[in-house]
Amino acid sequence: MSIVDSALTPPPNCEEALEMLQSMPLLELGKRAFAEKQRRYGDRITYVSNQHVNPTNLCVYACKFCDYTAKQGDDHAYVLTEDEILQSLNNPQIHEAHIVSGLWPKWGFERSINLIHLIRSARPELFIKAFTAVEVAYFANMERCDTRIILKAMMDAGVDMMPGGGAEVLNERIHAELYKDKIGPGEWLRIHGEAHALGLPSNATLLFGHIETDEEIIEHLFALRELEECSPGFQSFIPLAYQPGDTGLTACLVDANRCLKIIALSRLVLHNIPHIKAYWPTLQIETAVAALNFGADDLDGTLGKERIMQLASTASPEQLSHDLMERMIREAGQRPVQRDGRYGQVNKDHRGNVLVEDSVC
Ligand code: V47
Ligand code: SF4
Repeated sequence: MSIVDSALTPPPNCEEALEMLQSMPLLELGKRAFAEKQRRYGDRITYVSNQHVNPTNLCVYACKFCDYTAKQGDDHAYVLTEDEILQSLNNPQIHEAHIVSGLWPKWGFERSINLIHLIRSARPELFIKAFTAVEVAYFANMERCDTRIILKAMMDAGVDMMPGGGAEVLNERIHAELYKDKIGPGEWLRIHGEAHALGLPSNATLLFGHIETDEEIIEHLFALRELEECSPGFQSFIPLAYQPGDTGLTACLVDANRCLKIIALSRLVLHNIPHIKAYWPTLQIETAVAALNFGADDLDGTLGKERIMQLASTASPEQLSHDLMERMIREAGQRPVQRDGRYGQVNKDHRGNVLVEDSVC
């Protein structure tokens, strides 16, 4: 019997999930989600030593929620070179690279694939998580080819996984209102399904705390659950709490309670997606620690230099040390395990000490 089949209680249907989000007391929801996380992973909470790489913030699109993007000539516009990127990945303690860029012709398909080749030859063992479905669609459009050709080229170059960005809220109303220029729900889901069918795993995000309704959050979660049923390959779900920055887009109330409810609900609804991340740059550190008792099993990573949330003026730091991440996990009464990109335990800690193998439930 698999971990999913033997869940404590059957996963909720749409109506039950909406009821849980709107009416179930937070602590009751959290207790159920934490019990499910404990059943799967015991007191183990993972984190990864990773480095975010965002080649440029120049972007041909202008999503209304985005405070990261820049236009040419803006003070905060930047474009990284290959050398700068390779330099940032030089540290052998980094186990995972997370590469996502603005959509910009000078960082087009050929150059982006070549970047993966360069990283792969400099760091053969590094886990490379790169290019969202939005970038895949942009490359396919520029190259006038099928998105599966792009996905195959990414895999051949050495990409190990697709990150979960660009999903925003998988709902046509929100697509039309906030991010109409780029791909919408149908295409995002199709591209992730194609990646899974080709053997490329991926993640999924949810951007919450802006104009979405509770019903639209539920629609998003069930679209992911359904895709995973038909075309499995999601590894992790990452709820991102919206940071309004200077966009002028009014955020609805995203206090700690709301964040914890979304984390807990995700654990219970997404019974077929193994990992739920407490992504500290948007949850903020205190709420991320609490989320480890509300169903999350992974704290994502040290991040190196994260730019997307920094440019949206998040109060979180741009990186965390291993020691601090481990302290956060212990603070939550849980046991830290440093992982690699595939969620396996790394065999040496960041000081080079050989680690005893951890048993995964
Ligand atoms: O798609 C943009 C979101 C995403 C803001 O796969 C914002 O492991 C909050 O996808 N406030 C990119 N969120 C980040 C992302 C991600 C992050 C961590 C782990 C993984 C993974 C993926 O960030 C975008 C968008 O939904 N975003 N602006 C903002 N102001
Ligand atoms: Fe460009 Fe992505 Fe920002 Fe949209 S969210 S404007 S696609 S960088």
